[in-house]
Amino acid sequence: MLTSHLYWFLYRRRHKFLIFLIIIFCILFFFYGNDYKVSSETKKPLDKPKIISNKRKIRINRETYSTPEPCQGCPGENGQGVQLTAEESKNLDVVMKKEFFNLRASDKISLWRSLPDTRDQLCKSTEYPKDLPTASVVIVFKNERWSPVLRTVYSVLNRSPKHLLNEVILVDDQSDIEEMGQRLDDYCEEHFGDLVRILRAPTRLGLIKAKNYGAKNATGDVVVFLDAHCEANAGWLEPLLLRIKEKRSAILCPGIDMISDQNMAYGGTGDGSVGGFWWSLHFNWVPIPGRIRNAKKSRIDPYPSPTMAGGLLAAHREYFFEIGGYDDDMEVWGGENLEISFRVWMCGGSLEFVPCSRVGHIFRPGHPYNMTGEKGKGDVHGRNSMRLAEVWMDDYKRFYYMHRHDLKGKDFGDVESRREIRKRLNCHSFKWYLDNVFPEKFILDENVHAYGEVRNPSSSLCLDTLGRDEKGSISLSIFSCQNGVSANQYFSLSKKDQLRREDTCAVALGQDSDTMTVSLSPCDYAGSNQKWVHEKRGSIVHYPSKLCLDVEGLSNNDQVKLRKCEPNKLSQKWLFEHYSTT
Ligand code: LR7
Ligand code: MN
Repeated sequence: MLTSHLYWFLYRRRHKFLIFLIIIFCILFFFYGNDYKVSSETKKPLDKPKIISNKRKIRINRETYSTPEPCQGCPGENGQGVQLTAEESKNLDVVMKKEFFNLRASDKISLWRSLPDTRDQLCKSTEYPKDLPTASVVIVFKNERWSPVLRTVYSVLNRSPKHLLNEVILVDDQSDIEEMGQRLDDYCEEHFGDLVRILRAPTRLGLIKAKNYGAKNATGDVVVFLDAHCEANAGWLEPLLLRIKEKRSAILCPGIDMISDQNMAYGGTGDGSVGGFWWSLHFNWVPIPGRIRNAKKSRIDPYPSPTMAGGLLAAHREYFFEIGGYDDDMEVWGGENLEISFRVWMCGGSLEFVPCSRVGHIFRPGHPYNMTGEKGKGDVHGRNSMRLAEVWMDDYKRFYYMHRHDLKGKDFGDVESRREIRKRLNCHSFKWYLDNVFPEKFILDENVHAYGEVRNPSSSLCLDTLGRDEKGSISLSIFSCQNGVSANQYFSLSKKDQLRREDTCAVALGQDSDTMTVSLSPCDYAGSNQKWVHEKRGSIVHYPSKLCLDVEGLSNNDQVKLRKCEPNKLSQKWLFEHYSTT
């Protein structure tokens, strides 16, 4: 009875009802039908206010694009960090463990956000010529998430002069994230047209081969690589292109700003450093050497750096391949940054930092993808570094194997084609690189009185770092001697009379005039406190205090002591593994 009435009612007013349905549909579509309607993290629809990017549909195409207005009052604008509500912070640790950055904070920020301009004032007033080489930006990604990837893309498109940007190439290295498949294709097609191209890797390439793959498909004069969680800042592209126009063989890195993994705050970092390396073939930052600082004509000039971090760089595309691109037999992650650094310097080019170009990067404490390669298994960095040491480092590879005794004699694949590059380009030796490009680098067994294990023969205890992270200050300790196989027990007594490691020098600590402890601190900062005197099989005397290194009463893992010198005391006798004759 009731249903037949209802049917009759609807039948008579079917037109009005249809219009009513259409209106409801339009309203729903307006609120939920936009691009960014689901959280990339949960795949569940989110309450509308949480996704700011919903409201903003930015279409960019080659002819018409211009920088959109910032999203007024939206989270994260002007590079601010994002505060999550208690509700949004629930189980955040699960997200952090998986992604290694705060995806929820990122998802709250507009895909296009304003940033503080972190350039030097001088950069802002520099005029760049119109006719610069064109660029292709190559961004490789494996299991990266929607909002940081698209924010990278938008930042590039909106902050690059359109006549200089040929394209953005996204190389998907077989990501397992659903939203980065068809949905990304559709989104890019709709919003960017042919400005953004997506290449799907046929197999898992690893970032090194993926970068080669992207660059081979690029059409610009210059290839610019970025990680998939960056934000290019104001005027970032022109200074890179200008320098390549001046010098085709310069490989250039922008200044790298920090995007916080905790709350996505964007912060400038200044230009106090250049790239260095540890002999274990990991990258590090070192203070700009005085010779480089003094050679700068202006504080915004590009300046040389011995190495680069790896992810963010611009190179003339043809030149990049002339000097060998990246090593296509390196797997997944690691080593390629030092390899290209040594190579470009040794083969006649240069590596330079460009202070006027600023790009932010999210520094993550881990990787959202597996680090296992087919050949390097769980140690891809180890195998990749072996390849670079074998091709580029000549005898100095001994220091790498000192850190990695376990790799001696292990298979590192075929490096013939890489060695041929070195021959074809008639490249310099690694010694030339150390002497000319990085004379500050301490060479553990050159210009030293003695080096190697430092043993107290009566106890068979040796000086040891205990494997502590040597970036800051650590205590100088002792441990049973490992007969020269532990890099933690390798010390040098330099011709400057420093008792030292690669970057740190032994200094005495404490007020007591009879006993002091010893720590390893950055070299040169403490002046004469770093001076030590030693004779073979004799004492090691801390020169300013006239106290002697002593192991009396100490055992494994203790910090070594300085005590009053006693000429015949066995616990004060020391023997280095090697003494130099020169
Ligand atoms: O198998 C993979 N396939 C990929 O496509 C593994 C990674 N990738 C992608 C990944 O999604 C990302 O977009 O490659 C890019 C770099 O990987 P990250 O971001 O996990 O690397 P990272 O930032 O920890 O590593 C730095 O060192 C690497 C060594 O191989 C690369 O050179 C990275 O590009 C490099 N990143 C930077 O230098 C950014 C600035 C850091 C500073 C200072
Ligand atoms: Mn990265």
